Amino acid sequence: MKTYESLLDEVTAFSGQTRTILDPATGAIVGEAPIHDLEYLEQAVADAQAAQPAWAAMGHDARSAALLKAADAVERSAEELARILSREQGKPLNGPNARFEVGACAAWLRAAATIRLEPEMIVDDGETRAELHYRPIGVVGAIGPWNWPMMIAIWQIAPALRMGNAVVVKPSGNTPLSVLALAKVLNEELPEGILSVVSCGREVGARLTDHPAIGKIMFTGSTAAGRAIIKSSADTVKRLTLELGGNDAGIVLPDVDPKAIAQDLFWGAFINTGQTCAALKRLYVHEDIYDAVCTELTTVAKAMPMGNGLDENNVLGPLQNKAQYDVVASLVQAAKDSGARVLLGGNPDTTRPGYFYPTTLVADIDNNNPLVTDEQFGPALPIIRYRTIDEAVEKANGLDVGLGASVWSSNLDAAREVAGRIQAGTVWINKHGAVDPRIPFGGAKQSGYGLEFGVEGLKALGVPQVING
Ligand code: TXE
Repeated sequence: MKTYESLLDEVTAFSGQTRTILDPATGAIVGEAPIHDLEYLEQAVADAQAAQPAWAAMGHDARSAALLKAADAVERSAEELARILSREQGKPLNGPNARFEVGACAAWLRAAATIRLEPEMIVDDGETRAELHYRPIGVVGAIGPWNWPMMIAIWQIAPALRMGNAVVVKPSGNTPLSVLALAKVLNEELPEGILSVVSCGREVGARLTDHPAIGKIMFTGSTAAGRAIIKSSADTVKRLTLELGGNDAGIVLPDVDPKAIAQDLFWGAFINTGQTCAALKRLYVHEDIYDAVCTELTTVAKAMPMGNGLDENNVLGPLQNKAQYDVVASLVQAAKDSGARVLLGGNPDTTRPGYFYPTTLVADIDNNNPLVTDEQFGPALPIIRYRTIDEAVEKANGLDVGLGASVWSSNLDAAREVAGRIQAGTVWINKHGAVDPRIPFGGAKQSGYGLEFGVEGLKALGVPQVING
């Protein structure tokens, strides 16, 4: 049975160079993360190549059984994993945060294990018989961010393993301990070499993207890094799934009850203290109910405690790192400088340790303000007034990203009609960001391409092969 200390000891035991990981809530030391070098990465890829054929040969049923056992292992160590995640990432244990994230890891593993993917009969007319199968790719590289480090790693790992691939994971340098700990737990149930983590800097990690032995890169992160990966993977023509940044719009139609939707609007925007790819980042509200929505949202937001993640009362935490804190602070400053009206927050408290930025709501803001046009990725929501649906849709579609979006209305038909006009990979109705392991998820425009989750997500981790005859 692992304890918090023993799990942390296992992942920090390394004789080479290390990097000190600090708790973003307190500045205290969490542990020393290994800095793996290029040689380590090459060995991980070679081990993956060596182990993959036997894993593929086990077949779907045996691999699914191993993934179900891996889900059990995550549940056995859930509290220890949640504590490491909370200390390294900053997110509270409670609320839709660290414990929720570890629970999602088990849920996504189970879904990847149990979703059925049958060969498809494409033509069978007596003359021609053509069947579509999905074969393993080989070795998959998984590159992830720091906001949901465990859950996003599982989104990449689980379908890749299910489809018969081996995986080499490169976590964000900001949150390597969480991913190393998760892999330690998963590896209690997986054959050696099938899953490894290379805790390295960006330059060493970039080797995955042009490595001839890697057949596919699963990437979640910024659009800029996504572009770099497209370029560096070109020579080896890698398959790519790219889940890049977003700046999700929410459109509130005039027929809603502001009080009834305020809590869901809040969590749509502020889940993980706003550090979520598909969070609501621009809220468009019809002028008839604008003031009421602002008032109700402020009431809900005021009641949400922010602080150290290990304190069971908190549901909001710090920004994970100083760079992100500075982004949020400068975008809110730009909004204030423009004369926008701050409903809540807006003044960073510099007296406490940690990268805490107060929950901030900004009203009467111009649609061209940087707090609206740039991805804030933090606890600051701009609320924009609109008059007509056409105007709201045009503004929602006005950016070159389109990951998620939402429409809020008591009339589902009207909401669906508006949803169909929005350029985004997912449009939720009366909720925002509710991902589900059964339902495909991916971006439109420069939010990336390729689908994750569900049967489409499994297909994306296989090579389609037609057997004709
Ligand atoms: O992401 P990066 P960062 C956004 C968010 C945030 C910004 C920067 O707006 O402010 O991105 O965050 C690796 N080849 N999102 O710096 O740079 C890198 O080491 C290979 C949105 O964390 O995209 C890390 O492991 N790998 C996002 C991972 O890519 C490369 C979540 C992400 O780094 C690489 C997080 C390269 N050329 C941040 N360049 C979302 N959609 O959820 C970087 N990496």
